[in-house]
Amino acid sequence: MRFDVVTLFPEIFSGYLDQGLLKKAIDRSLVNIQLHDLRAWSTDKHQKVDDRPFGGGPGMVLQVQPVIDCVEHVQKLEKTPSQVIMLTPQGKPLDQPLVEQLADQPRQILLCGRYEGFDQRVIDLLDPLEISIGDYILNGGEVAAMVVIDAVSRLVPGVVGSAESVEADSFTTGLLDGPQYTRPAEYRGWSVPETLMSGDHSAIAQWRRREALRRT
Ligand code: 6GU
Repeated sequence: MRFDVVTLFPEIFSGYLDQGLLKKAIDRSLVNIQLHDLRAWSTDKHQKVDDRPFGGGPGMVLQVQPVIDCVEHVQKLEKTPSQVIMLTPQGKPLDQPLVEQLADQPRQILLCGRYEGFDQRVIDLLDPLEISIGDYILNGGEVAAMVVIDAVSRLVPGVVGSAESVEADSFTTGLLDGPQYTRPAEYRGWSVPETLMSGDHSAIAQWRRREALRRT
């Protein structure tokens, strides 16, 4: 699975990608993430990539030229056909079925917006799939892009240790996970439910299913 991320802040991603399951997935070449600094595509002597909106109004708009030049360059880096995704609060809400759809494709180009958004002609020319991660406004699409990468990568075979944990995922089974406990068996008078300590596998399965149903 390949992700090309177009952003004004590539450094935002490094800490996150350098840890945990994603780092392992990258080290094992299961996931390939390439960061592209949009500012490198500015033709302005001050490396500007935004300008004031025509018609007036607050904030700045990302200009069409640097974005299109960058995306066209990125598309040519690989033969694998890519889907262009734009992270924006106006987008389609991200949910597990959409994550599964994205995981079916070999390559995604993720465009992270900042400021008041992209010049509309970026959308007209690239016809991206616009995705939002929820009903609130973020300062930019970078955190949303990380959410997409994280959720989609989990579905790449081999990224998560056991296929079981992906299949048992709350959203995949349609049930939320029940409560989990680990040692110690008692803490400040709070004990682990007897059934979980009983060693009776069918009773444990029954208990877990009942708890999952209750939570859902
Ligand atoms: Cl994808 N971008 C921004 N800027 N805000 C958001 C969002 C994305 N999803 C929810 N809020």
